[in-house]
Amino acid sequence: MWVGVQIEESLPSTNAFLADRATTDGRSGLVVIAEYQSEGRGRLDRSWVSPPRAGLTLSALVRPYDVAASRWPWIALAAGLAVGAALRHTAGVEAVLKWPNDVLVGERKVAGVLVERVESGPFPPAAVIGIGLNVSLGEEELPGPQATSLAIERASTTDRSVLARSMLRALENVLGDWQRSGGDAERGLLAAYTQACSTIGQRVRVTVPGDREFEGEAVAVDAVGRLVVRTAAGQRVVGAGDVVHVRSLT
Ligand code: BT5
Repeated sequence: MWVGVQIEESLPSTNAFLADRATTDGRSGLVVIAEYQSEGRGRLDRSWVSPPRAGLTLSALVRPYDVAASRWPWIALAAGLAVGAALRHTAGVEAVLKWPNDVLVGERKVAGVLVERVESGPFPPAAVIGIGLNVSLGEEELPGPQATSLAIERASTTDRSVLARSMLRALENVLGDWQRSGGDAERGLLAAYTQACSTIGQRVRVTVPGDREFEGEAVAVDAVGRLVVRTAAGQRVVGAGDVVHVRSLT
């Protein structure tokens, strides 16, 4: 699936780099890793910050042209699932997912995922999958107490090459299966995601676009990757938004 891994000393953003590259190189499977990002991007115009060489900031470009665009939101959830699996297998860290795709240890964020769809000129549309993973950052290097790193969590490895290979292998497995199923998450991905997602079963506060907020119990993820929340006023389905785990109900 991957056609080569390019390593750069410094980039504004690995996602921006591949989004740009997508218009001149029609291949699927490009991967870039930056030792440092000066303008790392999060979702909704937020940023991802990490000191040089202390984390893994990686983007991978795929062109799943045989999967309907309506199913592409699953790419982001699949990527979170792959990162969590790689951390469990390779670093021995019990990582779970906060919907949609934050990777947590306990309640602290160790990795974030940003997937962007790119209309790439003469070529089929692409999805750029960006992953930021905190590897060797100490407490004082983290952006806040809600974040953590593999070193803090006493991972069995903090070797970034080993971790990068493991994440790419996991991504290839999860995305490959999803693509072979025609993007139908109900043929495996939804069940695997549900199992790894610690949001389900929790009391959550959800902020949806427009800064509106509500609370309820997260009960499921549906076939198109949306979070289903039971509230006092009935069931709500969230396609895009931010979730805070208020407290575990179990
Ligand atoms: C994300 O956004 O978590 C997606 C982050 C994706 C970063 C990768 S790095 C490679 C690729 N190239 C890019 O330019 N981006 C991708 P979001 O859910 O919006 O979370 C952003 C929020 O996480 C920020 O507002 C901070 O509160 C927090 N944050 C920033 N840096 C962090 C870090 N190193 N560890 C934990 N939390 C962080």
